[in-house]
Amino acid sequence: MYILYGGAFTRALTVEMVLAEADLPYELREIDMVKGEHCSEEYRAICPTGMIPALITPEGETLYETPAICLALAERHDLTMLVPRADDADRGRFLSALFFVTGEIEPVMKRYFFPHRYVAREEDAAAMRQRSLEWALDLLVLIEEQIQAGGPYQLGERYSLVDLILTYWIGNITPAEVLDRFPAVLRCDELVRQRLRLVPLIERNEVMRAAYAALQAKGEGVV
Ligand SMILES: N[C@@H](CCC(=O)N[C@@H](CS)C(=O)NCC(=O)O)C(=O)O
Repeated sequence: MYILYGGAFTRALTVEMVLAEADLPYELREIDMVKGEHCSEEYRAICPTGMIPALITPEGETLYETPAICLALAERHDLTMLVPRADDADRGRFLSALFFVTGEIEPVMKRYFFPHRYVAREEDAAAMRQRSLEWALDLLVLIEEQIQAGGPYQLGERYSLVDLILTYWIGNITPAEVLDRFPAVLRCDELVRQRLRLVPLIERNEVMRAAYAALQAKGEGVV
């Protein structure tokens, strides 16, 4: 059985969504980032990056980096519904969309989550968060245009892993109203959220996100 090291409101949700779509059983082991458990020696011994998620395969291998875990699962279990095969006409477009969201949007979102890490003076953190939000929305324009040109998914009529990843990221953007100018992205997100196997995971994540937002409002959170 797979073992997933995950935690509230983390990218582990994306891996859980892939496992759910594939109906693969797994054990979830929660790592509490607010308590700093991801920095502990015990967790580092499991996942050398000290980041979440990490997936232990039934053979005992540790996988990390969310897109790598998702691709590895797709390849191991032939999940062509989520990841077009190498000889599939959609493969190139899929890879471009995957690298765009993980290589361009993700680093900006990291600045949005942890702005204090990217500024020399604490008082600049709020401006960094605001700038990162604007930057992320600028990047989202490209996805909006692509879906508008042929949707409802990023690969046209074909649902895929990149839609799951997009749903994870845009769910982190607040206030949600800033996404109103992205109707095609929101429609794609809604279709993902309606997928029966994903509903419980997405609902659970929203509860956790709300709890984390309340913590942040008190000036607490991941350092
Ligand atoms: N590129 C990594 C990033 C992983 C990552 O940053 N995970 C967050 C949780 S969603 C984390 O562990 N953050 C802890 C930290 O940055 O201190 C991936 O895609 O898995």
